[in-house]
Amino acid sequence: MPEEILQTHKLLDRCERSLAERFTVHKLHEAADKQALIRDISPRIRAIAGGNVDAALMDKLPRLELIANFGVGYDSIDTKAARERKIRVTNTPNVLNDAMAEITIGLMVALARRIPQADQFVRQGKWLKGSFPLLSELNGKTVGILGLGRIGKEVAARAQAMKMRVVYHGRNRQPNEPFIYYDNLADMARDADWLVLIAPGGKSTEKIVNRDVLTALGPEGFLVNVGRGTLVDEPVLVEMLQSGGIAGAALDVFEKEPTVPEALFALDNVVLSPHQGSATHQTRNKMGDLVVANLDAHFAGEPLLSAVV
Ligand code: NAP
Ligand code: 8YV
Repeated sequence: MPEEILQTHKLLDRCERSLAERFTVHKLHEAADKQALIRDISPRIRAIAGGNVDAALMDKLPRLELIANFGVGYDSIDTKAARERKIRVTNTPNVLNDAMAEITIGLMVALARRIPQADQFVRQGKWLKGSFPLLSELNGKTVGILGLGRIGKEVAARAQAMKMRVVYHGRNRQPNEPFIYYDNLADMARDADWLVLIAPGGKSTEKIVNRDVLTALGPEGFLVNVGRGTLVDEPVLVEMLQSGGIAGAALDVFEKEPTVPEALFALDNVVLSPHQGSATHQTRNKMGDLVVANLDAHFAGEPLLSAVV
């Protein structure tokens, strides 16, 4: 008999097919009565594919051994509760670094040169009546990266290719990296023309980009958030974008996705993106493959490929 697993949200078709070839998959997100499904299958579930797993769900699955998250960020999983219950957790690191770095640079260029707005300018016939305004470039500017991790380093490499100066902030200095380290985020923001956020979400980074940091970034500074919406004090960000407290923002992530503060829709100094940093066929397939490979390894009694707990 195949093992039975619980899937907590929609996954790629290819990933779902791979799971179905190996396991009996119960789809929580499709269940009309979620509690009834959990009650029915709980004695047999040893693994979850997907995120959004809190302590309460873990407690309903007494045989749960593994949560294989689809995504490198695992802030939707209560890892403390998992550790306490000796449940392993895996994520999907590295396979998305390039896609993420590409969209980060793409958003920076889009914001600096107002590419979405320029597209509208042409489509709406405004070009016939006058020129698009002069804007700014990336080269020669300083980018401060919050989170010089796997993705942050790929962003740094591409920013250097754009002839930018790179500085970074994290909890730790990385002595092997050639970039200037700031142990204080506001100090880094003060030195930066561009502040790029690519740190994890969760309690330890909640609203780390607050009014002080945005004030330090200043009226000439641009914010790019590709990490998590929770990193930023979103109402303060909206206020500062409206008032000119910062020059602009490109946002792939938001506090309460898919809901985006409506005030942003009216702003010309903003580029919005629907949490699509890793959303390419090539990358999402690799992420799905890694989810499946971790499940395979677990049930074969082999070491997990990318465990975080
Ligand atoms: P990573 O390799 O673990 O890097 C995370 C970086 O954040 C590290 O350099 C770490 O440095 C820093 N950091 C962690 N906690 C911090 C704190 N409390 N204060 C300051 N810095 C902190 O992770 P990654 O693979 O690059 O991924 C980073 C994040 O990107 C993910 O967790 C996810 O939230 C986000 N992401 C978003 C998308 C998207 O679609 N938009 C896609 C993929 C990933 P220190 O340890 O020195 O603090
Ligand atoms: C999402 C991400 O996981 O990896 C992450 O942390 O934020 C993304 O890759 C992806 O959008 C799936 O929901």
